[in-house]
Amino acid sequence: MRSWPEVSVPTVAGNGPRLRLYDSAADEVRPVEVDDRATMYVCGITPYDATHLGHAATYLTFDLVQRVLRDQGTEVRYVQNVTDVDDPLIERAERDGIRWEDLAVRETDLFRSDMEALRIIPPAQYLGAVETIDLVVDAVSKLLDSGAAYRLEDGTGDIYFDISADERFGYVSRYDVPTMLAYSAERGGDPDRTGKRNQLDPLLWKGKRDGDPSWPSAIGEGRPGWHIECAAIALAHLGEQIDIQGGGEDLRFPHHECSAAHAEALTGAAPFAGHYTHAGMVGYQGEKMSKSLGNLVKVSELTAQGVDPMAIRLALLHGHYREYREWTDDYLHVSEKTLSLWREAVRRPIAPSADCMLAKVRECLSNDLDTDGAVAAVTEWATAKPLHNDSGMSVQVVKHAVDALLGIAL
Ligand code: 5CA
Ligand code: ZN
Repeated sequence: MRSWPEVSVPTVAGNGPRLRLYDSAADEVRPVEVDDRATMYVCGITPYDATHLGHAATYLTFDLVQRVLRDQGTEVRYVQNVTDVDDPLIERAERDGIRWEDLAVRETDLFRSDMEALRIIPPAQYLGAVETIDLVVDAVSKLLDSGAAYRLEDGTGDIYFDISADERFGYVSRYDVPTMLAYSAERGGDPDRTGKRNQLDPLLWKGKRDGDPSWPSAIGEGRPGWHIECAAIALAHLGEQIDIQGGGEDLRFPHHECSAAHAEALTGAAPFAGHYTHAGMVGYQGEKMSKSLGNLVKVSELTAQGVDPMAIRLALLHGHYREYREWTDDYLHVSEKTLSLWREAVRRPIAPSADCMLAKVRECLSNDLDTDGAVAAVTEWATAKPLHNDSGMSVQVVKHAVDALLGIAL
């Protein structure tokens, strides 16, 4: 599947400090142990409704991760999927009387243009579930052969993963069993289905049902389960072990736990990811912004109203990425003012030195993405007395640093 256009990232003199990032498996902020190369897999959208600010905040988080890694001299190989066949997408298409394929194409197109407007660095490979069916079939076949997967004996053709095949199961989320059971029921799992070996066993392959999309295959006609899609894509395109597995907090369990378990059962290499990092939820009107609740603020609606995408980006940098953040229009108004302040400051004929600002922005971002600290450092520069006579140089450094590290074009 086509990705969105490349974003130019200027080079800034010197190198930033090594990135330290929260890892849910270690439950601590720790260095990302990479040198000149890193691999990152960030879970993509299920394209049944336009990009809302929650999605945008999550992709922005991993865009910053990539920018900090690049600034420390690390080249990032980045892959993302699109869950372009799944229950919520099929249900929405049915409700709206359109083909699920058309809905997926329409919403993925909108997502791409939103990402482009927000200057999010695109993945090198952007892959839809429907174009990676073969990878999933191959992975499920291997899991069946090794005994890590089993077929339900109810004639449905459904195949499940046996979580006991990965002795580490539970290490990604660190949740206890009651919490895992509750999240499984809430987030697409089926803990109460009869015939499973363990209530937490996730679906790998859904046998053909009437009216449902399906593909003929060596493991029977059907369609992929959710977690195996991401495991199969990441293994095929990034290798047996990756440096960063990213997504929103609601993917911590069951999705990333199960994807890691699938990958580890397939390869024997553990841990699947060096860091499991999750962005907190963005809320609106008191609840998590979600397609199913309908309490959405969409990126495309804001830009259609004439809002500068850079102001949206700056507003989404407000607060810490791991926290629950409640969106209000005030953030946007404050960000519009901040952006004007920064833009005026880089047009000043005399400007203060940029050295201190650059060091502070680097220091803050490499410390588990302290965006508030980084934004404050730029504002401090923009409001400082312009004493320096080397203004052309410092303005250029600020523009490049704000562009390269925060992704904001001034
Ligand atoms: N296709 C799967 C991942 S393989 C999926 O979760 N799709 S999604 O469209 O539901 O979500 C896409 C990404 O946006 C996920 O990382 C999810 O955690 C994140 N996300 C969804 N809602 C919010 C929100 N309100 N705040 C922050 N991130 C969110
Ligand atoms: Zn995923």
